Amino acid sequence: MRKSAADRFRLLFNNALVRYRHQHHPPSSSSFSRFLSSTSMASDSVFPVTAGNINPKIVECEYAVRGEVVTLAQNLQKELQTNPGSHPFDEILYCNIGNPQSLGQQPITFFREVLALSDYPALLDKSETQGLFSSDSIERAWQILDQIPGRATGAYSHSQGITGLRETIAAGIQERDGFPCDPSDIFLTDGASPAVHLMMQLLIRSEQDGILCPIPQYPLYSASITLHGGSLVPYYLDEATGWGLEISELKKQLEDAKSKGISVRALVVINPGNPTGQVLSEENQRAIVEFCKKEGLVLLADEVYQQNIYVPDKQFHSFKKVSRSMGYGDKDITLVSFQSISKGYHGECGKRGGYMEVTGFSADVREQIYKVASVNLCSNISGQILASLIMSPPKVGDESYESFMAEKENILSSLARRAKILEDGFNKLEGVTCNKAEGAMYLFPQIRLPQKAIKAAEAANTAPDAFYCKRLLNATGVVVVPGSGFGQVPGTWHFRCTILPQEEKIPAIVSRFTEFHEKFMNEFRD
Ligand code: DCS
Repeated sequence: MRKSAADRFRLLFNNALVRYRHQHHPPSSSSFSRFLSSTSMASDSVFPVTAGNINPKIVECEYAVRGEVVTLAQNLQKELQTNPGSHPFDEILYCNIGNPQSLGQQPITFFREVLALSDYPALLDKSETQGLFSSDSIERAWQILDQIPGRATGAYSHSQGITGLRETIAAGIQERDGFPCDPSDIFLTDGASPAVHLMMQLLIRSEQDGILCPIPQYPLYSASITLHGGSLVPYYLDEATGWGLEISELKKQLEDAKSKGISVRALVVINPGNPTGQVLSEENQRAIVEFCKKEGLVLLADEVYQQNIYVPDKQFHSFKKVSRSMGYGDKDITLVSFQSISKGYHGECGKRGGYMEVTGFSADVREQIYKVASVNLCSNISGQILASLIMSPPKVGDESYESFMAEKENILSSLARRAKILEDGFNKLEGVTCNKAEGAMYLFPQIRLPQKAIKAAEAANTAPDAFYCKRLLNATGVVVVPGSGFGQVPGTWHFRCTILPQEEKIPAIVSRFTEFHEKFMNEFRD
């Protein structure tokens, strides 16, 4: 809903306050007023552009994964560097973001070999290359270079991405699902994030347009809906049933939104879930497809964690496969599936690659999507190459097949072990319950905070879960994200912890957490 000028000012003021707290220890009212007048909050700012006159949607949008707690952690890290021993820990353990290679995960050899060779084709003519690179990497690099017009990896490509790479991706999707995939349905993007923005931009005309979004959700969704000026229509996942997605809840929230004059355009489903880690059953997915078909909603299927499944009784099914197996084609359901090279066992976050598979739109809307994609010219070519590789990894009989499988299995089995140790550790803490991470890269435990802690948080002008996370950071160096950044049932408190720190560091995280939690509960016991 539109915010009044007073609300906007309050928001700006609070943001300035948060920034001030990061920069000033100890706080004082005189330094705060000096700080305020030095910021663009001031109406007499020397800058023509102030936080008060920029697009208010930018001021309103929030992204907790790199929010306040992380900024505090970065400050602590600087302090540890300049003044070792200044805190009760000697390193910051970042459990806030799904960024595996930043924590030491090694890239998959085959992917990087192909990337190196296709990025620097001169290597292919050198005799040493034969001994250094596997034969299938060399073969794949040739194949990719032959698909790129003029073999020019430094040239803009087709706005949807290189045709040959889209053909490889479509073949991979077809193999995964057992149903056809048309390469012209693939739009290669710089990660899944720009694809999500593009869809929000396409669907949202005004704040009267709503997008059904899970709560808890990955804040890209709330942020992009805010930025594009729409309304987030929340549907709550049921924590008691392992973050179950109930159709009755979808119906209830849809009706509620309609009664407020909101025209709901799309349903976002994140499967496996972030931050919740649940993997949907095929039966549940069928009911979701049926719901979207009946209500005429675009199904925005975030499937970036499709390779991250840790429990033997759960399997990933794409919504494309589920809808096609129900006999529904292009004319029955409008479906967009997002995939990314950042996640899975490869975790190539910094290479920025991904795609969306777009089905069930009319030709004229497709043209508009193409036009918007072409305004950005194209996504980066390394990301495009990697997107083709993750959808078409080495096969039985290829020289790298065995080493590739070993690298992949090592990463996935270690992630499963890390998830279990952290889950068990959290469940042992007083007042904490933690659902299993069936998939994705996170745990999202609920903490029942004592009233006294909630009061102390209020006094500090902080959400209780953020209060807990900041205390945890200051005592242990462990960085987790408050549940309020993802949304949660009002009155409940959570935090999100990734399962990504290297395996040997996990026991230390559990013990630091346990020690902190006991002290915290003792301090604030009612
Ligand atoms: N969708 C989901 C569900 C995600 O978790 C992420 C990233 C994205 C899309 C976008 O990723 P890319 O743009 O890199 O493809 N996950 C964020 C997170 O929760 N931690 O790290 C990043």
